[in-house]
Order: sequence, then structure tokens, then C-alpha cells
Amino acid sequence: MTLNRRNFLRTSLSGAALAVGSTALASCSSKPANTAKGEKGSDKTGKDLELKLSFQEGIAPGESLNEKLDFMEKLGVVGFEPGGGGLAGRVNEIKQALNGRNIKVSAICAGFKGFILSTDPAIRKECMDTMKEIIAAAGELGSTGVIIVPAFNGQVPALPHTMETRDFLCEQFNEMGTFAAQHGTSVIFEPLNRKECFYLRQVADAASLCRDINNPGVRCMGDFWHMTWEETSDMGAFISGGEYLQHVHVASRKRRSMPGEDGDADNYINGFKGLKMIGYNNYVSFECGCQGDRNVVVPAAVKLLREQWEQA
Ligand code: LER
Ligand code: MN
Repeated sequence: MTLNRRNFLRTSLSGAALAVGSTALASCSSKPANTAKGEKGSDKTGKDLELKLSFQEGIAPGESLNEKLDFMEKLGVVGFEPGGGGLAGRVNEIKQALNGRNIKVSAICAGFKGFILSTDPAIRKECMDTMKEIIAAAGELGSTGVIIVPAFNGQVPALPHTMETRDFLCEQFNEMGTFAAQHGTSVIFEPLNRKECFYLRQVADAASLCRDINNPGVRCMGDFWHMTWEETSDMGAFISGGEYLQHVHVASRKRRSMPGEDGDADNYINGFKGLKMIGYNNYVSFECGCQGDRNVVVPAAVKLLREQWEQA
């Protein structure tokens, strides 16, 4: 798509995305808000739903990946979320390490180069190309998806925050999502707090992008840390994610440390209620630092989340 004024007027005045380049794209701006009700998801609801916990690579103590996975297995953690950097070269290592274990790759966290909302086509291409490499590896590993942020605040110059840019983003994600679906996985929009990504801050906004792109390979997620600052209701946010919600990150709510390390602030019950309401059957994955001894604090965090899931 050419980002010129004529194109902008055509897309915004028609009230629909018909003037943007991709015919595969159903619409980027005009679908009714009635599709993301969380109808899909697990057949199980409420009390029967299992809490599937996942760890990023830095969470468990251990010198090697196998030591970390041993620790996770003892705690009943069933998901592993590696970073996307260099993932293609790690597929065999990760497959071997997971072989025979009750742990699957939950999602892949970023790791791409460039950014998709750059004003420079070469930087956008770098993002698309490196994302596709990670997506292909994610598919081989059976991951639910690859997490991506459209543009961190520090990534400049970026396209202006306009309707035309949103339409462009939808087109780019439609291409990425189609590639992901072909590889049996997805791309996952992650909203962040305003200090990290002003462009995309709320789960509902990410879900509305998914709805408008209307591609089975495009999904979204919620990160309790960012939601602490941007959402007015954890439950409302997850319900708004509905059928598009593919992943969740969790951390303590004051210092982004291990859940429980911030005391009473670390309450996830309202959010867990929302997850149960939508029949969420994907992973809740730890993305956080740690103040204390991991051998003590990590099991305590797992226990806390399981107790709160039961209470929700
Ligand atoms: C960044 O703060 C974050 O939450 C990561 O998951 C971004 O991919
Ligand atoms: Mn996150």
C-alpha cells in the first residue's frame, strides 16, 4: 500500500478498508463489534478448567535447559516459552530437551529484528523476514504462536498513529498470519503499557485488530504486568480478548517480579475469573524478574497462582 493522502482519504471517508491493497483482508475498520464473545475455547468451563502454567527460559533455576525443565516438571509446569532470537538454530535442541516430558512449547517471545510500523521499507522487510523465520521454527516446535509488538516507543521513526497506519498494520499481519497458519501456528499481538508501546495498550484493541484481520493465524494476548497499568478490569480485558486470546503473561504487580513477591498486590483472581468465563485453555506464562532465591520463590509463586485459580 502506498501511504499517500489520496489513499488515506479513500480509506477513511468510505468508512471501510476497501481501498487498501489486500483483497484477502475482510476489513480493517468497519466490522460490527459482535464476533469476539469468547464462544470458542475449551469445552470445559469454570471449575473444570485447568491452569496451564508456562515459564520463559530465565524463570526456573538451573545451569542448563534440561536442569530447568527438570525443575519445571517437578512443579507440574506444562509450558515452555523460549525467546525467538536464533530459534531456527535451536529447534533440535528444544525438541530433544522436551522429548518424553509433559512440557510443550507454549509460545515464542519476540526475537525478530526491525519493526513492522517503521517508515523505512527495509526495516519493515527485516521484521517480516525475521518473523517468518521464527514462525516456521515455532510451527516445527508446535508453539501456539509467536508474540510480536507492532512498535516499541523507542523504535523510530514510526508511521503516524492514524487509521491508514492501522489498515497497513492489518495488511501486514494478514500476510504474517497466513504464513503462520500454513505452519500450524499464529502471530500474537501483545499490548504493552504506555511507557513501552503507546501504539497498542489494551487487550480489547488487540482483539479488535484480530477481528478485523479475520485470519485464523492472527491472535492476541494479555500480560498482567502491562494490564496493571492500562486496563480498568482484568476480567473485562480478558473477556474482550474472547476467542482471540491465545496467551497470557504473568508477573508481580508492583515490580514485575515473581508473583507473590509484591504481597497483597499480587491478586490475579479477577483476571482468572475472566479467563474461566471465556473457556481459556492456553497458557499463563511467567515473564518476570526475581528478588529472592528462585528455589524458594518460584514454587511459592506456582502455589499462589494455583490457589487463586481455584478461588476464581
Ligand atoms: C515486554 O514488556 C513484554 O511484555 C514482552 O512480552 C514483549 O514481547
Ligand atoms: Mn509480556
